[in-house]
Amino acid sequence: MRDRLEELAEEGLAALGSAATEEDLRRVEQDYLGRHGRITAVLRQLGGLPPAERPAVGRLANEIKERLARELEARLEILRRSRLEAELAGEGFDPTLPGPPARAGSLHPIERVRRELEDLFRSMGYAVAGGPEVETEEHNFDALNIPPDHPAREGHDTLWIEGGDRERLCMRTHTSPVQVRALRRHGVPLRVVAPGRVFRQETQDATHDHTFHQMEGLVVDRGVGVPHMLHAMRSLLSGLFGRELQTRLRPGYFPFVEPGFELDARCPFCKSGCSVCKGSTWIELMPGGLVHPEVLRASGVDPEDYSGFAFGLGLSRIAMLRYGIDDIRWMMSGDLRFLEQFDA
Ligand code: FA5
Repeated sequence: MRDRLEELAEEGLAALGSAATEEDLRRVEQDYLGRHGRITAVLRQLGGLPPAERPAVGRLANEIKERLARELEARLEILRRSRLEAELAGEGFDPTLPGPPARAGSLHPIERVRRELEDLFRSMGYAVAGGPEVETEEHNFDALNIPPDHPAREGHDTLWIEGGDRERLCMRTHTSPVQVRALRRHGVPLRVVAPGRVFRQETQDATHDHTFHQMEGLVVDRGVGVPHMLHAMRSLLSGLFGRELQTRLRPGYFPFVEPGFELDARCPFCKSGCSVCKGSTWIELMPGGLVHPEVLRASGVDPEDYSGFAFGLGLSRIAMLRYGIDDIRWMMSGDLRFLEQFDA
């Protein structure tokens, strides 16, 4: 059997030496080293040898396989190199031409709007704050004046996390808990925006997702009132749409503000009604209000001394308006056909 193996090694090396193309080399590889190749066929007879001889013959077979594999690799490399040389020597090949452009990807539309708004608010003296996506019940609800039996909790369709040992945890349902975190951490006076992802157990449709983006705004100082809030909201809108939009305030209810409002803006796309404003010429843009004294108290701020306003912008919906995206489900789809439209 040793002799047969040595013979095969000789034959195999000769076959590799005379192979002229990569296909020929691959055929020799199959023929000698493949699962149904000649060396494997010899090894199948190993069981017929006396047990004492088997290890040495097995070792020899492996050595021969390695020898053939090394030769195969060397021959492949020679072929590759000569192909490259032929290409370089060929007519019309100009090695100084630039290669195909590398695709750099692009910023997601939500990311673009987020950055623009952050820049805008920074220019007005706001800092950018953040908080965790897995939030405690206390920050997400209790400190925001939404106790366990409060009906407002039902509106949030919360995704609860199992196994929080000390505190009940949930996926944050809004960016408002950052109000509490920022106030407890930095104290007053304070001026922050807090963009981030939020999560709700919601049925998806063209304007509702279970995972979407919001941006919270919070200002707390002495003597802050509704006119300050309106000014911040309007600056945000003109920054986004490049011109002043007519706005109106409607009463809105949120347990963490008092009074609470909904800000609507005149539809930036039409004068007499379109599909975006559903014929009404007004678009509901963001809720807000004056920070509830209970929230200030829970965050360590004396409501006799300080007041503030907060608003909660639906960043995903603003990005839809901004870029004319008709279905929110595109946002988190990861579909490159969608994302490539925003290439820089
Ligand atoms: C809130 O989440 C409040 N925390 C906002 C707030 C902050 C009020 C500060 C007062 C003061 P609401 O549930 O309405 O409120 O959501 C705010 C915005 O998020 C909505 O106006 C909307 O633009 C967006 N939004 C709400 N639900 C969804 C959803 N399922 N998909 C996409 N966007 C949504």
